[in-house]
Amino acid sequence: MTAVTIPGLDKAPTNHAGLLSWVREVAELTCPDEVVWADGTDAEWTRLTGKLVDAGTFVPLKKKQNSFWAASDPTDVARVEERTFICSLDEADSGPTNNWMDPAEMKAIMTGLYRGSMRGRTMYVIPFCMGPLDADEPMLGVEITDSEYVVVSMHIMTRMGDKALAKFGEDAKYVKALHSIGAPLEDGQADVPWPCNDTKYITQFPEERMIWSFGSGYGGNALLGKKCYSLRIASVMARDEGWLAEHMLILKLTSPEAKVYYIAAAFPSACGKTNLAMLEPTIPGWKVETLGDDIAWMRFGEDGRLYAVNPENGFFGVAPGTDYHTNPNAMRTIAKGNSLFTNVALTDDGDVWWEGMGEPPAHLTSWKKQDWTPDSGELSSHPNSRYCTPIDQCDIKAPEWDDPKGVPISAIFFGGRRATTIPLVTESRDWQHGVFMGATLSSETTAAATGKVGVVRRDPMAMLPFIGYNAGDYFKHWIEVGKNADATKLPKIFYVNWFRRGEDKRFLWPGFGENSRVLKWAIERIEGKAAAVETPIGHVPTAEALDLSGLDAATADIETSLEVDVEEWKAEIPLIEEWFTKIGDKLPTSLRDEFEALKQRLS
Ligand code: SAT
Ligand code: MN
Repeated sequence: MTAVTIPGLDKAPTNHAGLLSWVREVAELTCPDEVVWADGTDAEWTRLTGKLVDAGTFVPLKKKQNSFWAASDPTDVARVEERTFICSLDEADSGPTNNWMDPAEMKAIMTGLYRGSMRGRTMYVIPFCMGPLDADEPMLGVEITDSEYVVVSMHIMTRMGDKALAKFGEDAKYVKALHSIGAPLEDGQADVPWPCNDTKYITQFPEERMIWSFGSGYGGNALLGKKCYSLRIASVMARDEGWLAEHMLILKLTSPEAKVYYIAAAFPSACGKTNLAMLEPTIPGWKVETLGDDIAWMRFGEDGRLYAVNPENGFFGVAPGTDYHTNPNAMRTIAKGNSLFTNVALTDDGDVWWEGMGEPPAHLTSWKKQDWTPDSGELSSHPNSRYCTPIDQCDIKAPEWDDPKGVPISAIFFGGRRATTIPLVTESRDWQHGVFMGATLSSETTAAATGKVGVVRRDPMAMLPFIGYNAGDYFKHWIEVGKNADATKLPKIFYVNWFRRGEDKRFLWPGFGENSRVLKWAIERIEGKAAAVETPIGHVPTAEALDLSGLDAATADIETSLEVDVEEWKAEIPLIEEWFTKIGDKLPTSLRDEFEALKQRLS
């Protein structure tokens, strides 16, 4: 058989035999015009952003240096959960919360889709590393993609290019991540600004540590280092190796006495993780610094404590609602430039705008690329529009954010968006009870995924769309992590809800910077200093136990936000029952025990 010649295929900057043969195999299948190895240099950024401007995908922003505006195809705007598959060898390892298909069957379908899918385009090979490059065992991956938008986004979101490739020893293990937008160009066919395909698949092959994505160019569907690798595949690695890969922000909290605490917090997509990660405390003397806003990998250190690392290198934050009041640190970070904005509105003077920024300008170009005025009667920006910006230029990044050792976690917060039932904050009785809280976490759906917004669904550990294996086994893993650890060194687990509403539907808790008051209470609980009431659902503060000094909110509202309403909780019981029934046989008995104990305490 004669090898096909594709320009660039022989220009590989590595001798890694496995990688070379995989790249050749993919190129021969997808038939690109050319193969380019991404090097991660500024020159590459300039070349590719220029190419994207020429293609009409990017508009350079006059008001933000080295930054670009993009509008996606209106059908390609969020993660596609119903098209996301965990193709484990055994269906039982995928479990009740994931879509499953036999891996051989899926490979046959997707191989058909990939055949010739890069025709007329460039195939980029992106070596990347999730987490610090100088880790003992750097967590490597290679994404093959036919999207320049993906390459430049990976420049921000990951450590990539030559510096990652340098970590590929002869038998280095890495995650294979194949991505095609699925929009081949025939000779002479004109391109569109956001090529994609109506048929979409986001597939994980957990045993092979492999990802195949087809048809979408947006967010977590296409930036495969993010949810696909760092959560779905990494959660399987973590199960096998005794650690945790979680959908959590990491923040550093310093008290007025200069004591340092690290907190990890899990919330579903678009529930304010980035805002909490960059919070500006309203209580004097407290300081927050950021280590990550979306994903935490937590491993036990030699001292028996749980240490967290953020695998990412950038923030991919929800734009609408972000402004100098809600998240000044995010605004300052993007103001420095070097950022990408997708599906927000473009101002006439070459800046970005979105809902939540205050008074709208008289005229904008909407994310649909239409003229927009305040009277248009529709949103200028898609609710899941995003900014993509480097962590390194965030003023309040903790200096240790890139430390391969990670940071020791004192508290884990689980949170959801619930109008009723769930108090502002509840401390779990112990680790197992905390796992029960996480396993039964619920939230109203948001725009981060396609589908109906505002429906309450169970979202265990905020990981529902991201658990790479059976959810029952995932709960068992969480329980075992606690059993194998020194209980005195484990983080304490809290359940928060910033989104509880009063009878007239207004929010009871002001949120944002005021959430520092809840962080302070949690830390004081850890220090054994703050009071709490033992309730059927866990330890809840009274309004007096929270530091409310200088808070401009009605005490009655705060009290209502803290209420444990037994009737509301009794209504929650059948919902938890339904959820546990769905989990089925693999539900750990310890969680069933926790549930029975909760019912007892409520009766
Ligand atoms: O599109 S992403 O999955 O990267 C963002 C999110 O849903 O949190
Ligand atoms: Mn997320």
